[in-house]
Amino acid sequence: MRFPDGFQWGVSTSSFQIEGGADDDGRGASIWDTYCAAPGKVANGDTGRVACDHYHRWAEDLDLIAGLGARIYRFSIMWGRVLPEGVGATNPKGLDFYDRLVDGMLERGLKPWPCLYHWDLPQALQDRGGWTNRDSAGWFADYAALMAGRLADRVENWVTFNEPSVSAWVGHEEGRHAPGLTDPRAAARAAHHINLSHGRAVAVLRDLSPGKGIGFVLPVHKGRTLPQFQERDAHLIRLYEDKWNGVFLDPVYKGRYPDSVLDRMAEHIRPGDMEEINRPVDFLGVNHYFPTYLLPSEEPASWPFRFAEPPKYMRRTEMGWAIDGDAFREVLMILKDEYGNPPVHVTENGGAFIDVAGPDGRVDDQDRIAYYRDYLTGMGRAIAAGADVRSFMPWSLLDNFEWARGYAKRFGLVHVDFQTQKRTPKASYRFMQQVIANNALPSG
Ligand code: IFM
Repeated sequence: MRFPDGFQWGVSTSSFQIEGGADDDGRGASIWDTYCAAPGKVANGDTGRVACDHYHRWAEDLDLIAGLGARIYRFSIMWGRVLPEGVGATNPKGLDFYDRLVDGMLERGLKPWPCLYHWDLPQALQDRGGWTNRDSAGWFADYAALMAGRLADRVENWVTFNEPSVSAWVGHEEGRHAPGLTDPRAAARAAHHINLSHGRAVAVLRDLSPGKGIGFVLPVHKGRTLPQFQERDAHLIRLYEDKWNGVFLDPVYKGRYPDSVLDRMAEHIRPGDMEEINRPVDFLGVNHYFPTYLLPSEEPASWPFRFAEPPKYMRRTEMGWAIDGDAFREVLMILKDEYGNPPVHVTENGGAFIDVAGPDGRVDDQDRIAYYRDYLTGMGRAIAAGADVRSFMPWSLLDNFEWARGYAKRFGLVHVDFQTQKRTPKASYRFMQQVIANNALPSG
């Protein structure tokens, strides 16, 4: 399978998951520092204080990206590193770090795609209500202006938010991520304010960073039924997709929330909000990993569906996620058919597997290679059917801090020994090198 001429290849990471340097140069605390410090929240009591020590080893990591042949680097900026209190006084050393990083990318021929928010809200802002506070839209717009003032001359594309759905629903309703709330009403409020913050930032970036692309990144989901699912429950698939996809896609692309969720969102909307959110963007970043199997909720619950185990016959990653490259194809086709075929960049895709290093230290991660074959095939089919997909960025460059699962779940193309910080490219890194060099899937 060949990919279209001009198709681009990149790689993605995020600040809290790799940077470490928690005590360096005046970095402020984030909600994930707080969440990690709370007993029992993160596996093994892991934290992001050192992570991959990328704050000090960034040059080596950029060399690994360049060595892969990737040309786009989507990374994220830790808000509290540049604004320790989230607003007000800036941290010059934090800003200098991102300056160096971006210059390092340009020196290696990499196109910088900074993401302004990959879940590490400054704790000082959480203390003021975080995303449930409507003022968050103003805080975020000011932060976007700061970063545009600093980096606009060198970035290629801006990403406002990574996976706002996870921040809102997992962080505020399920409580499995920082800030760890379990309040459905607060979650809907946070979702709306994140959307509003996105819209405000689009306006700021258009103004201060003319000619640069602007988009946001969503994990676009596909709901699936199980044999025990009744015909009368079919609408739950739509509701699930409206909650996870529509709440974030529809305001941007259609100027409204899906009807099925309007009763939950309406109380948070003020006049003019939907127009602000509805500002045109240049691309959609799509993260995709697995199809979601659903069953009706058994007990009274905030939503009438619940997550179910995938069928036994499905292969799964170490996260327990079903492997299904065809669900990826379906997701890309939904964007084509229901959202006007926007330019899509696949900003994350990959799998966690048990990576055992051989005696020579090499990691022969054939499971991950098989995963990428399956998903790249699904993507290729969608492109052949007309989906406007322009790039692919594996998740992730490095094994890293996998949020509440700590360091046990490894997604990297590059193995990281968290004791020594030694980086060792895995077999999947070599595989991806070949894919990128040939702009095609090698025959397998
Ligand atoms: O590690 C995360 C990333 O931060 C956001 N998308 C999903 C990845 C794997 O869980």
